[in-house]
Amino acid sequence: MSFETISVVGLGYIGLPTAAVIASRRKTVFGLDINQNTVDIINRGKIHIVEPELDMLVHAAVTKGYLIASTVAKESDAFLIAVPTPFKRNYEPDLKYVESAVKLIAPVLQKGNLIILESTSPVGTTEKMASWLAELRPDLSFPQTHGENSDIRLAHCPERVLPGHIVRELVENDRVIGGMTTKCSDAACDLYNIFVTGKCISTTARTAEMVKLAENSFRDVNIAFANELSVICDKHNISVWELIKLANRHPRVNILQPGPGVGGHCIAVDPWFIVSQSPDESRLIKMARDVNDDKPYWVVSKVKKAVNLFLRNNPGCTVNDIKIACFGLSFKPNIDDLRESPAVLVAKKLASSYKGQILLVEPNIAEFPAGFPNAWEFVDMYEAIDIANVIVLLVDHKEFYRLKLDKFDKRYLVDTRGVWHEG
Ligand code: SAJ
Repeated sequence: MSFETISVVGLGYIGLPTAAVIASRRKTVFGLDINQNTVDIINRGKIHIVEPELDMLVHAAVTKGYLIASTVAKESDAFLIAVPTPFKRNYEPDLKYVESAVKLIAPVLQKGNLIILESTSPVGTTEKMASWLAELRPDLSFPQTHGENSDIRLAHCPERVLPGHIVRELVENDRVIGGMTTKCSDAACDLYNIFVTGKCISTTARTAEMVKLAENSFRDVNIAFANELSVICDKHNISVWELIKLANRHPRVNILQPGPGVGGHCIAVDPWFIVSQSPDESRLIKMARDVNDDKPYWVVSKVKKAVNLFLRNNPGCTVNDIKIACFGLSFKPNIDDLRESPAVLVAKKLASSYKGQILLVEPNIAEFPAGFPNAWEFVDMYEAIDIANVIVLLVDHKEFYRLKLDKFDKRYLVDTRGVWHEG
């Protein structure tokens, strides 16, 4: 199949880079988003998110006329849906954005169109999407009723790119293509072959949905193992960093790194899709979520112990004078993304427990986004070391490795990432 016009629904961290990469291959791309402000920014050739190389790519695509953002759907050869799939309060998947995307494109669908769901989704979502579409467009036929002869082709092709490396990984990573029929998979492979240099591997829609959930759950379970080890090692006064380094010398052992918890909008979310669909069978996956979600609270308790020790050793200082420095707030190193960050949770808990100063160091951000306490402001990292009584390192940003903590009393340091550990 050939594709000249492609609509990308949802211009966020996945949709916008995907739209821009396809546009860079000289295809006309309609970028659709419900947010008028996002659409206006993109149509000026600018971007509303931080991701290396994306600004240049979007600017070029827009100025050459290949990428046009809009809130209104237009007829296209293919539609690619990349909207958020968060969970609800009870950890059940929330498919309202997928449903809105379906409603947006349904009126402009034509015989021969391909629709791809890229959003991470619980098993069965592609089929659900197909049944919503069939209800909205009874004049068209869909794979669930017409198999290979359907007017519309549908596939799930999960995005798997790593924030910070999205533009490269979009092109280089292999793609799992889960068509509702073989013809659906073949059409989707043709679309991805426009810009992907990795392999496009076909499977069923349900398998593709589960592959993505399995990948992120695998990482979550392995991080939980590292986090649990860190708590056990702390109890035995063993350096978990040295322990992991030594254990990983075994040819078949590869333990990940502990931290203050798991953040971001993928690894901490996607395992819940498995748990909510198979609660009795997913004991390990659920336990890993709990272990990782508990870790920020354990870090707070470690900081409190350090504060108490400081106060015992410095009788002139009261708890209301205590100054705690938090090094790093983003959800992982060398990015500016604060969403679902365990570091932010730790900082907030400390700020609510101590009236003294909480010194926040975050080299990747100049100003706090909306929603943070008004009083919060950033402090230079050298100043923080000079002033702080207790330091908690929460993110292993590259800048922190260069810092020397020679003069700081290590008894009052909680290093959740092992940046300043010895040996
Ligand atoms: N983390 C640790 N220890 C580690 C590795 C990570 O504590 O050894 C923490 C990070 O600090 C962070 C969280 O885990 O808080 C998640 O970070 P990450 O780098 O593991 O993953 P994400 O969320 O940025 O991206 C993941 C990726 N999935 C996998 O690596 C299996 C990416 O490929 C997916 O496309 C992305 O989720 C997604 O969109 O689903």
